[in-house]
Amino acid sequence: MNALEKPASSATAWRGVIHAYASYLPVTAATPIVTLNEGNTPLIKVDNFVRAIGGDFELYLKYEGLNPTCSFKDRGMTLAVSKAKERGASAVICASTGNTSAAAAAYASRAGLKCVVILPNGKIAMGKLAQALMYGATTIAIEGNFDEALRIVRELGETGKVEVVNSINPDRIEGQKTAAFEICDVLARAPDFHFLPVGNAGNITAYWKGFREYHLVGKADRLPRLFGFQAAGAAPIVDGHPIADPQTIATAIRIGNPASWQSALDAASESRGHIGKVTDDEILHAYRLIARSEGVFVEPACAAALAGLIRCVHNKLIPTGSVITATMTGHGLKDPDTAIQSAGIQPVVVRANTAAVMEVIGL
Ligand code: AN7
Repeated sequence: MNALEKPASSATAWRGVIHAYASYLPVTAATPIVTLNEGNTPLIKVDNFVRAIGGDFELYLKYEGLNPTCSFKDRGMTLAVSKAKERGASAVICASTGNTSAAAAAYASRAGLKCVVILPNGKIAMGKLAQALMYGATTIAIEGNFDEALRIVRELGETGKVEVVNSINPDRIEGQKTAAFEICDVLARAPDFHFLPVGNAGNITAYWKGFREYHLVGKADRLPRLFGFQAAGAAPIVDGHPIADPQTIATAIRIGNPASWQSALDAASESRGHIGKVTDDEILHAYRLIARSEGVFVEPACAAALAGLIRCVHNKLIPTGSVITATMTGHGLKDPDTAIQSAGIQPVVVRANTAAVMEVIGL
């Protein structure tokens, strides 16, 4: 065996975020752990991107697209579904812009629970719809947006017949905070700044909780400033009022009345951070740039965080030498339609012969 190789043994194999961080989570020996070995996602240093945007700092992407259902939602869902099972639930339900439904459907299948997902019809990315259907969830597409779907889910939750696994369920936030732990474990410090996209605002709430808890037990040397970004057409927190008809190409964060609104504001103010908004053009620019400069393909919502960072660089808000992390919340393949439409290039179709190919390459 080559010296660089390390065999996977049962002692070192990753068994998911509940096993990794049980002492920080509301679980006991009696909790049936429903896991797909989520978490332990790469923290990728992206120097080319930093150079391209004119920055002079270290930037690491927490690439959550490499979770089992290809988004950060798996962290919260392993805990929410485990706790639902512990409580004896038979069905879980969620409203979703796509990723929560993919995760809920997968973990419910794993747990042997029924799953119902309520989606805004026509406004979820194709990969996410494929996931809900493949995992076998009862998939209901309402003629309305995410906020209306969540209202229906809240009402159904009050019947006591279904377990709601949206981030209004505190177990979701608990599970998601493990991403902050992993960042500190890998860097052996906390970052100076953490950037992330904001939709329903559960994740910024979870990160702030995670960073604070790790700081409190001495596992993180500092508290990062949290910088969250909404899409300009769906920026209720920035605009200061709910948006009745939110619009953005980043369908994951097409949310007009976030459930964790207040705790997002708290995270920003307590951390001396900021919640801002970026346009769809800025999102698409950052979306292409991170793919072209680093080979990191993310879904458009993630690019809101990068577009926000670009703004901060232009506004000279980032001190030289800062250590910055940013969550890339979902995989680029979730939304192939947006990728193909905005890549700016098309396949070149030629006759099946070498000369024709050489002509295109310019050889
Ligand atoms: C890729 O799946 O709300 O601020 O229903 O899928 O915690 O809501 C997704 C949100 C960012 C925003 N990036 O996180 C859902 C849903 C991606 C997302 C967010 C979402 P929150």
